[in-house]
Amino acid sequence: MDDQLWFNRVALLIAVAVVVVGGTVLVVGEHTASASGSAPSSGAPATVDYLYLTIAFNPVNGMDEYFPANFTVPSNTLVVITITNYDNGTNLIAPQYSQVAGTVGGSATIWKDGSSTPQTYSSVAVTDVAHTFTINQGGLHLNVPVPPAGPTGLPTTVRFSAEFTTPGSFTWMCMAPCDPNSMATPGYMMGTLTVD
Ligand SMILES: [Cu+2]
Repeated sequence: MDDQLWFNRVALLIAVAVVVVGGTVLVVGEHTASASGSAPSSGAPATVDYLYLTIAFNPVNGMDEYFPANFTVPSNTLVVITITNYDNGTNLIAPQYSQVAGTVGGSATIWKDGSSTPQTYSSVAVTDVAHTFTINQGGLHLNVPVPPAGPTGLPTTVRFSAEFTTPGSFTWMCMAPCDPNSMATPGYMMGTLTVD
């Protein structure tokens, strides 16, 4: 491990520590805000909830991990999900997982490698994926490919909106072959989305 890599690893551990410490703040907000302050012209005011996830490495064992991996969102509410990815590795995926599916508009927004310029995407190259956020269960079909962080570790952030109409527990998984242990261990590259 050269100096640059070592620096990146230390920076990453700090980032993870911040996320873990701040987790209670970042985990699904209980707040339900009126969208942009103005009520729609008809029907009830739209409500929006926010979920923030981070992909990084477990500070103890180094395994690829989503922080948090288990979370709850409200039903029948627009949920804006933001995933910040610090993993700059790529993992070749099957073509169907390179497509964004099940999100509002069938697309997601990406800020690549720490960029401040957002771009909209509906698919990526199968070679440009670090992890995915995928649910194929109980009538839910959600798939968002998450491209890698930049070569020096600047994170790549993706954001998408989804609405969950059926209360229950759903297993999400990463479908990129990132780390066999992580992929087989609940709490790392799989977890539970609870809709209440
Ligand atoms: Cu993964």
